[in-house]
Amino acid sequence: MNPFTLRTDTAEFIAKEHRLLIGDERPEARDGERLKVYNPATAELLTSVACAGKADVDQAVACARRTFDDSVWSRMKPVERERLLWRLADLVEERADMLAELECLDNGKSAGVARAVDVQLAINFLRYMAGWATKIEGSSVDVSVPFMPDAQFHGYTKREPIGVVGAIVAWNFPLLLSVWKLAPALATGCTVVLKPAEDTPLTALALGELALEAGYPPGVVNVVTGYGHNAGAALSSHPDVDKLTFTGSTPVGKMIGKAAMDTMTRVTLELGGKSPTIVLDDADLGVAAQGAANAIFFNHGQVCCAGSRLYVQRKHYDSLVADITSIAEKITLGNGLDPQVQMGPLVSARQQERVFGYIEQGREDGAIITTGGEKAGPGYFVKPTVIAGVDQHSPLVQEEIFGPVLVAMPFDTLDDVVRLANDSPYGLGASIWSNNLSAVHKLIPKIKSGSVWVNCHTALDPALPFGGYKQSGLGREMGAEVIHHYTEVKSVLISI
Ligand code: TXE
Repeated sequence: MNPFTLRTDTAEFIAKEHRLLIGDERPEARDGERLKVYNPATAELLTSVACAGKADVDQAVACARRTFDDSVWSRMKPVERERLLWRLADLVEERADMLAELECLDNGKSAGVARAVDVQLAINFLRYMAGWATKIEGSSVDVSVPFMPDAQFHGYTKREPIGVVGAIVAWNFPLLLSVWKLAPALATGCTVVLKPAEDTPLTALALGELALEAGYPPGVVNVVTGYGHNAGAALSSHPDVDKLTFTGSTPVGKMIGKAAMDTMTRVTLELGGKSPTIVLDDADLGVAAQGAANAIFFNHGQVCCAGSRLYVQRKHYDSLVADITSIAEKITLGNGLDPQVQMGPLVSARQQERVFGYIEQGREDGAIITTGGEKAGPGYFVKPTVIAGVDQHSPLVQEEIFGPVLVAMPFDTLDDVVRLANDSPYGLGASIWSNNLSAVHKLIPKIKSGSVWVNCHTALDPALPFGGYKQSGLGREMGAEVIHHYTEVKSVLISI
């Protein structure tokens, strides 16, 4: 039983028959399969959605292709695409509380945090990309061709929408990740087949409906709910998809990347991470302790750039670990619908087991668990956990745990911490906590990661590109960079 009263619009949405969204139709999966959706805070069945297979994905891609080629969408003026994105942003804002509650029920995160972070960042990014719709430019190029010495040329480049985009997203920020893919596609004039994660399909379906309500021509946004090995694999190997954009695990990202190369399908991959939080001697220790705790415990550690490895300069190592431990002990765990709750459950029983497996491994290896290290029920909870006494080579330090588990290690010199921070297959984010400008500036260029934060962590803005070095991915989301990933450049040379 859910002891919290849901908003009427949330309850009405949950009660719907959730089917696929293809064009303006809402078909069941061809084979009638359904996918069960659970509330991670209670482990109870929430609802079910259509479970797409290959035939459904084929239908959705065909619809996206027809719509891309159709004159209504392809001839739509940039200013009109801008207006539609603003309209979609306004609708997301109007339904923000409902979307936040849905995210809470589906993913487990606090509804308050979902409203303040997930939904707000989605709105901001839709508006940011709306501005780009009218600013997609090529350049004019002075050209000389050696074997045509007397000719004059007009040379220029133009950017064209890449075509049909297959977007596959993870469950940690279901709405926001969907918007990260959808907004640049819509700004540039692409069409989309969106496949949300099987654990969290609801806000993607809501977003698809809002796109229709905003006035997008049917078929510009299609949503297929289903499993990764089935619907996801069918979408990522579909010959008529021009670009794949994926957020998820590094192993699946590698599979998608390899398959994409068979057909030279364009691909953007936003994958795992094991981001270091680096605290120097001179840091404001109170700020750093709270910052390091937020860096790992925000979204229950289910953040690709979570600050999951803590490196503290030796002088303050013991006291900082003690401070973070005491912050962790004060975090209230519970149902994310409760406004007092700071941390909800993990997304699924599978994720709870996976995270707990790492904690058990640490325990067996003799690591010191300063706090947490336990599951809690009836949902999929793992208590905020801090682990000290681990070796840099331990799987707990090298592998992405993707839960509220911090591993802490001391270091001595700046050179040491550069070596330790970069000793990872990943390179998504890093934060440096210090007031020593020259030390900070020495570290920034040496850290191999797509983002470096100073005295903050996981601070995102639509105008700043986000993505990974090394095995954390390929390409960037957000910022001006993203336009390049959703357009092809065409060189035009006119002999005059
Ligand atoms: O991810 P998957 P999982 C990491 C994190 C987590 C681990 C496992 O460490 O513990 O991955 O999570 C779709 N073809 N991250 O198993 O499987 C799937 O349906 C095409 C980090 O849930 O990668 C979902 O939509 N698609 C990450 C999406 O991929 C496939 C966020 C992600 O699921 C597919 C999530 C296939 N063969 C997990 N198999 C981050 N970067 O933040 C699955 N999918």
